Amino acid sequence: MKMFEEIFGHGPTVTARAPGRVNLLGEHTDYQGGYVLPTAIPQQATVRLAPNGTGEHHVYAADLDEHATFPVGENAAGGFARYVAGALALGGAREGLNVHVTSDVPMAAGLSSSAALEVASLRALRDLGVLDADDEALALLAQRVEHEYVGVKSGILDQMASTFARAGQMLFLDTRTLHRETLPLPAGSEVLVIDSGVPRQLADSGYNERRAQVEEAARLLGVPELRDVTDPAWVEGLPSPLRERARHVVTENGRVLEAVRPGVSPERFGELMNASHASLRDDYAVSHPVVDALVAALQAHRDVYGARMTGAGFGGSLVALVRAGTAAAVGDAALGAGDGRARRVVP
Ligand code: GAF
Repeated sequence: MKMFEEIFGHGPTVTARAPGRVNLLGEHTDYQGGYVLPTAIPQQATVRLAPNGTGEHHVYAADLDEHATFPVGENAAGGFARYVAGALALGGAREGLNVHVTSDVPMAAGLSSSAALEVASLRALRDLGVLDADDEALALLAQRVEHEYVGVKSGILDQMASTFARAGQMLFLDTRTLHRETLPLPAGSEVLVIDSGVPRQLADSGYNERRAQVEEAARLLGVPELRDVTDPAWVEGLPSPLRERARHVVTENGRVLEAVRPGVSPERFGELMNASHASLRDDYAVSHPVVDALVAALQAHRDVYGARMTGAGFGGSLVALVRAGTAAAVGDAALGAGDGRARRVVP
């Protein structure tokens, strides 16, 4: 892999990093004001940059060996550079920068490789003295990159997780108020993450469609957001498929709130994860047969408390809560249930 100096002939002024995330519970709730429970994964994006004295940004993605050059303030970038270009524009870069990007967060796997890149880019701008923003404002700016430069109407889960979550701990986030708490994992447990290897086909259009459906459900129920539905029975009068979509969001919020009760056992936490998967598969319809097969293999393992798909879905990754010390062996035992492309990401 080519380093900054090799590409640009001088060293970087700043280096900033941000991790990917895995969401333990609270899926597809964050664009309806709901609750989420992510943790950081060890993999991270690293952005190095330095002013180049020109009117153009030069961005180099070291892992892909790809260059992108575009005028300051213009949204002329495509591919990986959209995330960086958006961060540079919204982060207020007014002169040309040389930017070197590297990341070991698996791409298109539902582990927030894009949020990691957005947050790391904005942190680099902040370290350079270009951007004046606290961490919360930075996460919100990263979300705008996703909306305005990538075209996915995402919630705030990924950018807040990349900014605030720590590996080995859970970040309980209220996505309406942005109130957050750092919590320990259930006693005696650890996290296993597997990338199914299934490319996330139609993920963006499917995501935006789900979002529109639950917005319509909230409108029909006369609430600002499904977060405001306090009795799951309310959704049963909705027409299908809005009923199923809303049922998922409402019951998922309930699962997160139960999971963060003090002293929840890993067994109960695992049951909530299993129920979350069934809800995402049957009511929200965002799982995939290969992911379902991997989840079933994990759920059948004696050292697994619970397992589910994670992230937006349509392929992508799975997360399991397992007995401490067993994650690598459990993961390796389950990989064969996929279609040959699955691999362990954590540990
Ligand atoms: C994607 C989005 F970017 C998040 O905001 C969230 O909605 C998630 O899908 C599903 O929980 O990662």
